[in-house]
Amino acid sequence: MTYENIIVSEQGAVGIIQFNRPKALNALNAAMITELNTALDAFQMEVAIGAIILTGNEKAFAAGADVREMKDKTFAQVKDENFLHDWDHINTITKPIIAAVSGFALGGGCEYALACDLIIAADTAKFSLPETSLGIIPGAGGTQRLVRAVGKAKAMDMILTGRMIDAGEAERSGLVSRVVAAAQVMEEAILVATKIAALSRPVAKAAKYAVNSAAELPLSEGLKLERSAIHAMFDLYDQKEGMAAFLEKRTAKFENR
Ligand code: DAK
Repeated sequence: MTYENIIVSEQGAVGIIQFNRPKALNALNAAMITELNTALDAFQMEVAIGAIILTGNEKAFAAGADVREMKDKTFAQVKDENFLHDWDHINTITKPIIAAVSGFALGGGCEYALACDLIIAADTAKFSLPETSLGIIPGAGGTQRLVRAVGKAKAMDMILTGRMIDAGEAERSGLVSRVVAAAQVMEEAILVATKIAALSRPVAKAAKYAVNSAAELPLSEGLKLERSAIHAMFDLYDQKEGMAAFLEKRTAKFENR
């Protein structure tokens, strides 16, 4: 498959998808999202891949949805087309996804980072949801995921004022997992992704599912889901192997079953 708006590569068991419209600061147009979804599906299906990194370039992870593409759309059009519905596709991927963010992660770019399972930010990263200044509100999960990540006070501040926060504030607020020097961001993301990819695949997927379910469920239901998930782990070869390896002081050889 050849791509025009993204660059796809693999490093060991890690699949890497890089947004690639540098002249438009990786503004996310329809063609790019179609390619992104194709690449995500390919990595989801590829047995050798255990984790995925989504990244941009030094200047921008992505500066949002492509404003040129949506500025003239009418209400009837966006309803009929279910405009940008395919932005949800990333939520169907069960393998862990890491966002490696340098530079601008704005609007839909910030929302894509939020849709990933964890964010590793360069010290140059800047996050904002400036949609209200364009006459819309965040539409790819921003109003829901940001408040869950950073709480109402900061989410309201960011969404109603469009204020851009830097990597340090994003880390203090719980939006990003780690901040590293810009030159190290991919190296760090690959290290983390490689570590995740070395886990038993069903275990990594169950952990991702259970943690993400915390945002959807009341605590009692979430605890029940966690309980059934951990009980199911005892049916895995990899649970036997992981515990045996620990007791025998050796590295586990997981078989993803
Ligand atoms: N769309 C289109 N083009 C963009 C763009 C964007 N979001 N961001 C940047 N560009 C283009 C600029 O137009 C410019 O193109 P030329 O004029 O050179 O042709 C080029 O990238 C370089 O940008 P600048 O000249 O502006 O560069 P600066 O360094 O001066 O400024 C900046 C960088 C990031 C501060 C600035 O470009 C900026 O403010 N960009 C716009 C940020 C923004 O407002 N983003 C939010 C877009 S709205 C939905 C799902 C999602 C969404 C909506 C619905 N549904 C599921 C229904 C999402 C909406 C959004 O993201």
